[in-house]
Amino acid sequence: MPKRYTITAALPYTNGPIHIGHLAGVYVPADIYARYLRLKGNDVAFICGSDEHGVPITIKAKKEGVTPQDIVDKYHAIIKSSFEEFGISFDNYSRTTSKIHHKTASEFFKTLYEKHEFVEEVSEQLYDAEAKQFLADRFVIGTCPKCGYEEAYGDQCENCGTSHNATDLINPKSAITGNTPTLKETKHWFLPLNKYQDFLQEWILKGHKKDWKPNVYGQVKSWIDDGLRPRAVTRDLDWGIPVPIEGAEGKVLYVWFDAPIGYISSTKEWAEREGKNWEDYWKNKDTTLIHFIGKDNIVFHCIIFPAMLKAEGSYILPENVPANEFLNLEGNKLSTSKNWAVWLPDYLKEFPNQQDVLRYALTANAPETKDNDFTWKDFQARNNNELVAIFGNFINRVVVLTNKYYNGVVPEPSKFSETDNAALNEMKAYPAVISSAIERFRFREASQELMNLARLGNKYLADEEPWKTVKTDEERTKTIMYVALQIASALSILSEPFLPFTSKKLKGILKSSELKTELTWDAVEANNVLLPAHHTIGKAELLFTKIEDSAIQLQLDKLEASKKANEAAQSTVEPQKAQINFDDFTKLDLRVGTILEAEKMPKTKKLLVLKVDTGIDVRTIVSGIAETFSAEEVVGKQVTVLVNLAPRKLRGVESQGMILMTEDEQGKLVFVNPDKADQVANGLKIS
Ligand code: B3M
Ligand code: ZN
Repeated sequence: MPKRYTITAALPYTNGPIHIGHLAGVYVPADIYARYLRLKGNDVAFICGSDEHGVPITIKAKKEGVTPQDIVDKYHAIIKSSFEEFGISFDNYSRTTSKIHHKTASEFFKTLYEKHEFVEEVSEQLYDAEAKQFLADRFVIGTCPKCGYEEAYGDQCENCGTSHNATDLINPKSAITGNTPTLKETKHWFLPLNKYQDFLQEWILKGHKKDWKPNVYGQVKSWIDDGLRPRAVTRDLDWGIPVPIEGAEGKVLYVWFDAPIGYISSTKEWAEREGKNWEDYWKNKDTTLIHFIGKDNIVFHCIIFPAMLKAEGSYILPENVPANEFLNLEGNKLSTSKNWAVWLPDYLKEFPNQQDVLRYALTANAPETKDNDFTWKDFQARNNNELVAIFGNFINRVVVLTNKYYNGVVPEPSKFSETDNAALNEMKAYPAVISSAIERFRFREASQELMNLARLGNKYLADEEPWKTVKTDEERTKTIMYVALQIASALSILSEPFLPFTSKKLKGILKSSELKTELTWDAVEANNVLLPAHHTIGKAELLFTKIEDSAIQLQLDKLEASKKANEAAQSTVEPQKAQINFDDFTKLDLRVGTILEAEKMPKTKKLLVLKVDTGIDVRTIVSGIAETFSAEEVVGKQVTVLVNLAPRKLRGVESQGMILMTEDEQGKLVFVNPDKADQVANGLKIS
């Protein structure tokens, strides 16, 4: 009996592209599950969208000198197209800056406000006097009060997943200025999670949530056992959804209050477009709600959002939250800031039309119960040893031989041997085997069962050797090829959730769309025939191609370069010096100058004696650049000169100033000078 499902996938922050960790952790498992449910004839709303509020966006905008809207517009488009290119089959992909979301989230807040579900409280919050800004979420970093991790954010610790208030952080530091925050009074509205302690205890710990993944259940249990506390759901920020009540001017909804409501607004947007009733997917007790997320989002999806839904009172609650652990890359944590990632747009440039290879490699190695490591060698092995050598090889032989022996027409079988019946019965068992794994969110296991079906076909052909029997036993050969074609057709159906592009291509080769009966998931077991005799299939096309060592080496070299750049950046990044104030800075007199003459300082390795035109005068400056530059090559260079540095004698020569230099990743000195092709006037002030 078909059922109704609402499947949500975590809304990605639009502060950067999507990488393989996002796919492995959330989007490929969610897509496998949604595609499978559809193939089983269920009514599925597969929902996602961009998470466009929150501090990460404003930090990125500040860094790039653009507005937060510029950032979200840029990355919303990049992320949306990446999902489409990788066949993540959302029924709707919305965005939280949309009008429908602002309206939905505002109404949700007002409903809770009017039900007096919030606690209004003026409290002291962390404040950065220099930046003139309250410090919430990622604007503040400190030691996690639960696990001691020293880079916990104001709202959450990525290390242990816990969620806390910024004032809980130990030794907090402003992420804007590095200052130690002061405390300043401000009003916020708190969701009293403690009020839902019993409900959550009952719903999760006593309820049937034992079938939740141990990593999820364990985290939730520890928070509930620790005792839940009120959490502020508003912020003193200028980017976000304005708090829709009197007396909240200048405040916005906390991003983790508004973002989960994004699932609801995205469903509304979809339902309006499709002429459906969105409440069927969020308020109907017969609907099953599943949240696909990464482990750092467990507290928000298992504690905070359910408490919000419970407080509002008319919504269903999630049936399961199958959070994955994290994926690492070549032994190191994936990191956007260190460019230690495989970005989806880059992958497609280097492995065009090979989305399914990545989907399969990430599924076969998914971090379902513990953090796992993606290696390019494993990626190559999954492709060459499984997709090419087993799945692709089987299909290719079946199609080539059917075209060669029967001109593409499915032959009429004669008597099935015991082996034939065994192979067909084993094939018919696979839908249930794969279903069972998928329905328990064990997608690694499910993908290997699919590969076992391909192994069955491969082994059947290798054992029955139609290329030999064709010389002696025409009827036997027809039966062998008929059986092999049924297995190939079963693969085209059961592979769809995992390998959607391959499944489509294979159905095209088998011309499945010309069949009278639609090949559904259940047909593999239920039907006696998938590809009937006399049906004509198409010509052979390779489903997968071997990935050469050179292509893998290229990727490893790219990562090596990232590692070197990070090491260089790490090694020279000295901690910030003691704070100076603006008056200190104005004492420095920096000018543009030009080197007129240069000569090596006798008996030294490092020193050049320079004659520099500073625009004020021509003066002697001794500079320790001789190991990087010859005297000849610096003459005529425009440089930045600190002209009011007290003169000092170096090896008997009086140096009257300092030329500003820095170092590149190789430790070579580079001039810090005006970024202009042609020369600017000497003496120009730099401030
Ligand atoms: N934007 C994803 C993250 O924490 C977060 C998910 C929201 S789902 C409502 O990276
Ligand atoms: Zn922690």
